[in-house]
Amino acid sequence: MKEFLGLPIDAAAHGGDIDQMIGVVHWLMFVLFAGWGSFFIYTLYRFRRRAQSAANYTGVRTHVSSYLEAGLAVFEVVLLVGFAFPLWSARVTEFPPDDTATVVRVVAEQFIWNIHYPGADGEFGTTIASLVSAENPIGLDRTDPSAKDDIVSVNQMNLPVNKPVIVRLTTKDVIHSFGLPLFRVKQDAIPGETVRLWFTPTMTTAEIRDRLVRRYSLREGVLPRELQGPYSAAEDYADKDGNVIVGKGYSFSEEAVQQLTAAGIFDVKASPDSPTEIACAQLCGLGHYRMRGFVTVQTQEEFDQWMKEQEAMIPQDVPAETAPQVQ
Ligand SMILES: [Cu+2]
Repeated sequence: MKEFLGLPIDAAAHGGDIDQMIGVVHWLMFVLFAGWGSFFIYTLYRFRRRAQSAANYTGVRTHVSSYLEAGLAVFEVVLLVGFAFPLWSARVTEFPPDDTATVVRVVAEQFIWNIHYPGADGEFGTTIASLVSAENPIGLDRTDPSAKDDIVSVNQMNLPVNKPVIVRLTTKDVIHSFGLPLFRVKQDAIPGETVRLWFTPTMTTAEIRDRLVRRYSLREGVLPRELQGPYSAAEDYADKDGNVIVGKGYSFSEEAVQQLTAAGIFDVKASPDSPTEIACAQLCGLGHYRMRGFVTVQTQEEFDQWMKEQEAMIPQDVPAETAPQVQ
């Protein structure tokens, strides 16, 4: 069913449940479609003019259809109140504790995703609207002690694998929607509100890339259309003397294709560079199409390393005049 519906790789712990629900809904719709379709065709035949020339103004005399309808309504109420609401409420209210999770703030804006990490102290620094500038997109007040170690990145969210992620989502301007298709996450970002959501990534981006490796033919002597995008080689390609033409992780160029075919290599394996994206799923303005962020799921060690690199880049010695004026 999953392959049939063309669902992307499921890289989140709760993804299986979502996919199962999508499958069940499709089967149910198929049964309804087939059922009502056959009923429609049956009535066309049963009440065709030749079989029933005079219209019947009294219609059905039994109450069966009313009872059926009422029964169906009760059944649906039981489904909603008994199953759907409690399951959904558990999902959106029962969060893993903050200290067992990667907690991150996401501040959307036209047309960027600002990612805010609390740093080593685990506390988010204050943000103030008047401090917002090109260098300080979320208006973080660096004079606030809990802001000193905060990390802000633009369009790049790194996460450790197999650890719950709690996102506190908001937006600076209009409504956006935080969509992570491979992690089966989609949540609207509402101005003036912070919405919490959580998920657990179960695959690293590198593992996902490995799963997406496909073979591309260079027989035409030109760069295949897919490889003109952000795709890169899944292994090293070298000529007969061992000189690497395209290394693993590097992208292909027209020249490289010439060299590869000259070296007798007509098939290459490649995968997308960044299969895990943050896609804005709400039409939010003219630049909506380019409101794309990147998620990199890493091993805990890689993530810690990335954090260290980010910490080293925190702006030091905040000038006094950027401090907020207390009124
Ligand atoms: Cu948007």
